[in-house]
Amino acid sequence: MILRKEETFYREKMKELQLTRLKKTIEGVYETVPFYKHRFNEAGLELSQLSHLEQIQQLPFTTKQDLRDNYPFGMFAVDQSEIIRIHASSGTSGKPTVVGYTKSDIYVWSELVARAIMMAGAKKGEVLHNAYGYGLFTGGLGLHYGSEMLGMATVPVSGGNTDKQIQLIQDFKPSVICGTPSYTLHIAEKMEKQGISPFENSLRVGILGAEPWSEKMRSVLEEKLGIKACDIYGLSEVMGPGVAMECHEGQNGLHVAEDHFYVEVIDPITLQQVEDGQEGELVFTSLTKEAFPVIRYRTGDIASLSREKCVCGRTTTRMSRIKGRIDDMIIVRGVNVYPSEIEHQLLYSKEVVPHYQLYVNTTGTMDRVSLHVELTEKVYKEASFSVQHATVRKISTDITRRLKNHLMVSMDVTVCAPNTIPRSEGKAVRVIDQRVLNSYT
Ligand code: DLL
Repeated sequence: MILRKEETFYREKMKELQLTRLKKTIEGVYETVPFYKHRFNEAGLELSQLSHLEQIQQLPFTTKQDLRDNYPFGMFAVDQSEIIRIHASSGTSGKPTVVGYTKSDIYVWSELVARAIMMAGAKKGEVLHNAYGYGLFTGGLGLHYGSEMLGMATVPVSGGNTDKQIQLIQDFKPSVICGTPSYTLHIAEKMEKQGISPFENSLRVGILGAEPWSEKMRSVLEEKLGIKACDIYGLSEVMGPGVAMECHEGQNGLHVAEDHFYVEVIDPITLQQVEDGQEGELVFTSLTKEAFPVIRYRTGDIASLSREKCVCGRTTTRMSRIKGRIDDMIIVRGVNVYPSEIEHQLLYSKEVVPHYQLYVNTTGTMDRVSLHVELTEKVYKEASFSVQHATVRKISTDITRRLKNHLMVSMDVTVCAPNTIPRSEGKAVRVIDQRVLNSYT
C-alpha cells in the first residue's frame, strides 16, 4: 500500500499546512471574486490577522443560493482563458450551479481520485468499469481521470444499457466497478437473473457513492457481486468525487482529503461548530483550488467527524457515512427520519427487493408518509401473483412494525408487484414529495 505523506501527517503538521493554504485562498478570493470581497468587507474582517485555523469560524458561509445568484461564472477566481473544464449540477429547481476547473485543478482532482481508488484497494494494471454518468455530472469524468492517472484500464461505459454493461463485465473482466449504489444494485440484480454467480465474475472492489446509502445496502451489494464496497463522497461545488473516501481496511468512515479541503460540521440552526462525533451539516473550504475556490460552503449533507487513527494507518479526519440531506429529512409526526435509515431497516426483510420510494403527503395538518416497497419475484409467485394475498399483508405488517420499533415512526407500507418501482441509471429518487406537487395544482 502506498500512502502519500499528507495522509499520515501528525495533526499539528496538517493544521500548519492547512493554515498556509487557507491564508493564500482567502487572500486570493478577496482580490479576484467580488462576491467574497463584498462578504468579507461586510463582516469587517481583517484578513492579515488570520493566525489560527480556528479563526475560520469568523468567515461568512457560502450557500447554494449564493452560487445561483452568481450564475454562471460570477464565482470564478481566474480569467476565463484559464478554464479548461466546466461541470454543472442540475438541482431540482432553478438554475444549475456551474463550476470551473483550471489545468492544475484537473490535475489535483485526478490525483485525489487516484488516491481514492487506491484506498479502495485497486491498483495500476487492473481494469475499472466506470458506470457513473459522463457529462455535466462530475461522477463519470471524475473517476475516469483518476483511474487513468493511476494507470488502470478505464472502461467509460457511463450509466444505462445494463445488458451491455453486463456483457462488458463478462468480457473485459474488471476488478473495480464504479457507480451509484442504486444503479450498481440494478446491475447486480440483472446479473443474478442471468444466472451469473458473484463467484464467477471478476469484480472485487466497488467504489460507490453520489447518493445516500445504508450499511445494510453495503452488505447486499457485497454479497450479490462478491465485492468489497467502499463509499466515495464529493460534490461538484467543492470538486466532485474524491473529497472523501473510505479505505478497504477499515470500511468505517471516509478519509477527508484534508490537505486540499478544510472540513467542519455545524449545527444547521445555530450555525456553530459541533463537537467531534456529533451529527450536523458538513461545511467545506477549499485550500488549493484555483478556478472555483469555496469558503465555508454549506453542503446540506448530514454527517459527523472522527479524528481517531484508522486501522489503515492514515491520520486524516474521517467523516461518517452521509445520513441524508437536510432537505430530504422527513418529519413523521414529530420524528425526524432520513430515507437511508428506512432503507437500512427495510433490507432486513428478505421478501422485498432493496428498491423503495417514499411518498410524502398531507392530510389535514398532518404529514403522512407512505413507503412503497417491491416483492421479490419468488414471493410474488408464492402469493399467487397477488399483492392482496395474506402472505403479502403479513410482510407489510412486519415492515410497519420494524419501522415503528427501530425508528419510532408510523408509516403506511404499500407492497407492490416486482419491477414496478422505477430503477435509476444514476442517483435514485427516493422521496416523492406530493406536498410540493399538490401545491402547484
Ligand atoms: O455526486 C459527486 C460524486 C460523484 C460523488 C460520484 C461520488 C461519486 P453532485 O452531483 O454535485 O456530485 O452531488 C453532490 O451528492 O452533496 C451529497 O448530497 C450526495 N453525495 C455524494 N456522495 C455521496 C455519498 C456528486 N457517498 C451531492 N453518500 C452531495 C451520500 C452523497 N451522499
